[in-house]
Amino acid sequence: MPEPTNSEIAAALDELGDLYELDGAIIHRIVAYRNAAKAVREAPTSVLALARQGRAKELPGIGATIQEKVLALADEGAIPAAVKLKSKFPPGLIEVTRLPGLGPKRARRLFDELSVDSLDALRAAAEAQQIQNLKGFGAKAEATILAALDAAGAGEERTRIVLDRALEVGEQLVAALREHPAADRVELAGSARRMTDTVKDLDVIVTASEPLALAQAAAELKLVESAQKPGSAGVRLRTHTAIQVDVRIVEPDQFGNLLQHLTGSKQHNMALRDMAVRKGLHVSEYGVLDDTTGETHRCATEEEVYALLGLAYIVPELRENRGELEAAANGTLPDLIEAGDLKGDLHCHTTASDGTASIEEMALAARDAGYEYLAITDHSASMGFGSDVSPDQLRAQIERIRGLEIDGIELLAGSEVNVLPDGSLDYEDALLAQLDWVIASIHTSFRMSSAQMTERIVRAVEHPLVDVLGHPSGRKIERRLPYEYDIEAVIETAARTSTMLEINANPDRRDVNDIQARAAVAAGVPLVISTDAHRVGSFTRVPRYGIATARRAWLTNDDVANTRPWAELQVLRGRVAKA
Ligand code: DGT
Ligand code: CA
Ligand code: CA
Ligand code: ZN
Repeated sequence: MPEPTNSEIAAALDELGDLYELDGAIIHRIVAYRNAAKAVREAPTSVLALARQGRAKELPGIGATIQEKVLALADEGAIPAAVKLKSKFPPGLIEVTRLPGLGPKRARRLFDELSVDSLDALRAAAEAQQIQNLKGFGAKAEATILAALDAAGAGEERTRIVLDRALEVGEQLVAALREHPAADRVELAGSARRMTDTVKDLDVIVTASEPLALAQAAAELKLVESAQKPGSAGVRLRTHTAIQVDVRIVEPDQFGNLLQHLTGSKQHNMALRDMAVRKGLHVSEYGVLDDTTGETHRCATEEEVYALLGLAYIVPELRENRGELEAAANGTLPDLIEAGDLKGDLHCHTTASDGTASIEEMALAARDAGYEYLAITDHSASMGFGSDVSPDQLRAQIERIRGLEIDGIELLAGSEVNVLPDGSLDYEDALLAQLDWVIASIHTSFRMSSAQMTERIVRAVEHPLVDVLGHPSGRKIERRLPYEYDIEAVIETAARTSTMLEINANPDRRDVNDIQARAAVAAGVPLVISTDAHRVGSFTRVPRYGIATARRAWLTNDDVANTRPWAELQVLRGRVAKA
């Protein structure tokens, strides 16, 4: 067997966790393997190479036992514990555990109670309507299983990579290539440069004094798991984090053409090409051809490409064919918000709920990241984290925050209040009225009809003490779809009640998304870009993703409430007007 890659090791550890769960092992053991799998999947360098040096233990969640299992996987082709467990169950049952929405625990119950030992047996049981009568399953679960079986049969869609994971590797790769003596210009292109929510792969454009030497060096970087044959035009790589990277090497005088072409989007390029044709020009990755003279203009910069077409430079985040070409022609491109324009953060958690740091630690971290004010917004009473903030605890927390003096940052007392299924909030109004800042968020009961969910959200937005609706759609990118609701009705209500909408900057959320944020601003609703920080590192790592969503939504500083000092921001909120 060839040496296992990080993805293969992670899959083996995940499988071992599943097998232990099928076997009814204690939860700690199961979680340990899942955590280890995650650490391996995210490791930037070869975990097997680390294990061979006895250093895989340095990764979070990996100890001597798991390191041994990694070595066994490489040397014996399998983890002995997994082989032993597998022999206890029918092979088809493992596949059943992997069906989206099932998992080992439910698969085990289907096996014990209905003798489901394969995907075929599962389909037969579902079609015979045997599953809906099982306790804890029901008719909806049965329909979900059938849908999942159909989707799996239709050839599962490959998941895309969430932007922060891709950029972490992509930016390291770009930095490493820039250090190479043969490298001149090195830039990310493609969807990562446009800062989309997810990417399929990374595209890197390079100019080099010795192209072949640079391609070879790229193939040998520590981040690289495998590479196709390097050539003077570039090389295709796969990183240890299982991301494909296309490195393209180009002549300096065509750098602008290729960078523009490979930054995309495809829709932007197609519209650009149409616009050019009307001017007698032909745009390609090699240059801009003038049909009348037959001359091809090669462009060292993207600015030249756009200028040849009579356009102002368009930043990558706007290149989605959403009106940017017309605006660039008319000189009406927006003056977009930029990194560093946020003056305060209005959503963070501490150890009072599910955060990992104290109020003081969060405040200092926010200050050091350049913020002037910070609202502490722990989860409200009914969140169900076990350490949620009861009304009395919130009263005490408000007192503490009012009593704290921290140099260089103003602290605000807030809460992320749960919106209950009927749209009411889980603190009394008298308590909410004592807070400087109230976020209303949905964290439970996602499965409602669109009409019910809309009514629930609208009621929360209409509440006179709510300042902002937190992560309005509830999506987790690539993991959980947004719940169904009518965003237009929510925007209309927010406009009417002077309530703001959050752009939750967490790269797994980016919620509201770019299109919704643009619609909100068009309706006169201010946005708030928030970190939703649960740890101190978030204040430096997370804001860029919220800024990126805002830029993709064409937002200027005026559209984003927390670009203002706290005193000015308050004028924007509807509390006074609404109450
Ligand atoms: P993704 O799917 O996250 O990798 O998204 P992109 O935009 O990075 O797409 P990718 O890597 O397939 O291609 C990079 C760029 O190359 C794309 O943004 C625009 C350009 N491109 C690719 N295919 C076409 C095409 O068929 N027509 C045009 N005009 N441009 C294309
Ligand atoms: Ca790409
Ligand atoms: Ca590509
Ligand atoms: Zn939340």
